[in-house]
Amino acid sequence: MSDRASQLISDILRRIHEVIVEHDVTYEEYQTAKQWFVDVGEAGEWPLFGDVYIEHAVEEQAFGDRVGSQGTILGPFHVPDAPLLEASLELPHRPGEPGERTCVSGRVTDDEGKPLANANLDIWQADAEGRYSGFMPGPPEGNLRGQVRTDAEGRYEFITVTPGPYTIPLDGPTGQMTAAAGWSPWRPAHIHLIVSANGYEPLVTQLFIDSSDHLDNDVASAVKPELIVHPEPTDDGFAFTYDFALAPARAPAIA
Ligand code: MBD
Ligand code: FE
Repeated sequence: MSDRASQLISDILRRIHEVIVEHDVTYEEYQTAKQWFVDVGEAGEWPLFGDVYIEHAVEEQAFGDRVGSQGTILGPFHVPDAPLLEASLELPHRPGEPGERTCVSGRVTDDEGKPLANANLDIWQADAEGRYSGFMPGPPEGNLRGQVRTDAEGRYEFITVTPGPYTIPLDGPTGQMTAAAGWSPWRPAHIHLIVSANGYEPLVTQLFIDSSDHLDNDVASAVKPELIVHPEPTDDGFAFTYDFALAPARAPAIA
């Protein structure tokens, strides 16, 4: 076993043991906790639990010092290889997709403002009812997932609908733990993006809709003020702009 693994595992266990001593944890509580671990596995909720309650600390630790735009957590609902959007630049959606039609546009630059041509934006979001395609009943596979590239001036644009807030499943073990702790199970409405370009550190981020509830009480602790956007009404819906500045790649890019 590596020194690193040995140190991390020892420290995690020591801190659990400390909680048991500090709070005089009983056998009954230990058995309840053990059953809860089993339930999380059986419900397939470890990715959800990890990304809701742990990932934000990893993201802050890994990227707290990044230059350019802020990132935030990836979460459990990314699906790779979403289609590159056609000329209409609309994320795939159902006929009559509920929610306000929303145009998102802006530029991708380096951290000094130099436009990045052919940068990729991988976009995914919940529908107006807070459901992610491929993970929840309702939206068909691939709904509201797509990719766009920047033009020669680093500009991008795509059209979507404003997502609704998301609640973690209330009847699953993660939701039950959340209720037992007396916390809100909600995430504010958000659009996920991974912005990437050759030679730059990929930016895993989310844009939060300013009119959404739960902005100051995200169950996943992933809101940053720099990531809140302000859609404005237009002739046929809403629009907002957001510019992304990418940090240089941390490790040399693999050719
Ligand atoms: C989400 O929609 C999400 O983005 C994260 C990070 C965790 C749970 C649900
Ligand atoms: Fe999400």
